Amino acid sequence: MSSPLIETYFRQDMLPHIWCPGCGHGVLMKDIAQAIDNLKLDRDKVCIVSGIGCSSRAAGYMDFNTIHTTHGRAIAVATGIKMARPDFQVIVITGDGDATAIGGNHFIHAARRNINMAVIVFNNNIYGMTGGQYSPTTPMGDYGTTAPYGSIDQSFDITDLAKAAGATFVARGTVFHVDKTTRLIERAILHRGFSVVDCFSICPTYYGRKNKKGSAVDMVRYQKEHAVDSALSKTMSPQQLEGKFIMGETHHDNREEYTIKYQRIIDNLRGGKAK
Ligand SMILES: Cc1ncc(C[n+]2csc(CCOP(=O)(O)OP(=O)(O)O)c2C)c(N)n1
Ligand code: SF4
Repeated sequence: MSSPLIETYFRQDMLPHIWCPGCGHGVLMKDIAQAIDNLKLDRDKVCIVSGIGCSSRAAGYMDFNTIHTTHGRAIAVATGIKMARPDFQVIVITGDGDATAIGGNHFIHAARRNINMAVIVFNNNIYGMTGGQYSPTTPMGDYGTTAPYGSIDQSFDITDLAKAAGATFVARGTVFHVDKTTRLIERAILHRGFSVVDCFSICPTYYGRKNKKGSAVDMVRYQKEHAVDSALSKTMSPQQLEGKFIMGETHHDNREEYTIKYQRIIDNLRGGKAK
């Protein structure tokens, strides 16, 4: 199948992709390409950085400046790129494991600094690439290859984690809500600060199978039926929100961005003003 978006933004020689039938990651990758297209970004000024995992393979398929780094280090590498080239639009593609387990420290410190990058988390509640180990977003009680009796760990809500650590734009999208998620990614890219879009993906091969979630279609239908828009959620009682999840923008703040502050120090030193 061909489409202008695929021909324009994807490396034809890297396709077909490695993802399983029904995997949600391809939908989210397309949402990012669509957001870049809608914003008419100069592709030579876009840098896509990923870690390691099924999700992180997306960077290899996308025809921009891209770097596929090591597990958990996408945000660290992205920080270096943004510091060296503040004029670049840096977009990080990462998994829930990559971003919040091995890469958790980089995630919280980049948020604390409020460095300008858009972090798009492909959150499928499990380690897909390595065979279904439980991750920091596996719901308590759910199964993974390393949680054969059900996880007893409290899971992270990535939107809450990002806000608490200092991120200044935080949102949640899903594989089902294609247009809404694309618009959230656009806003994350435009925001001048550390932006996180926690995108609920699906891994029918491991998370779905181990937790009897049905087919890929069933898993996407679950997203459709359980998502509540963040604005609407504010009018709902805890009882009405029971079993639902919130999507859309969940936090927005205009705290000053890190590379701007850093440049001010450089400018002051050049002008002889700094001590
Ligand atoms: C330092 C290091 N530790 C462990 C691994 C093995 N490893 C590769 S991908 C991965 C988990 C990926 O899970 P996630 O980030 O959630 O992405 P998904 O595959 O689910 O999209 C792990 C543990 C590695 N490559 N490098
Ligand atoms: S293992 Fe899961 S996350 Fe990885 S490609 Fe297959 S469905 Fe997608």
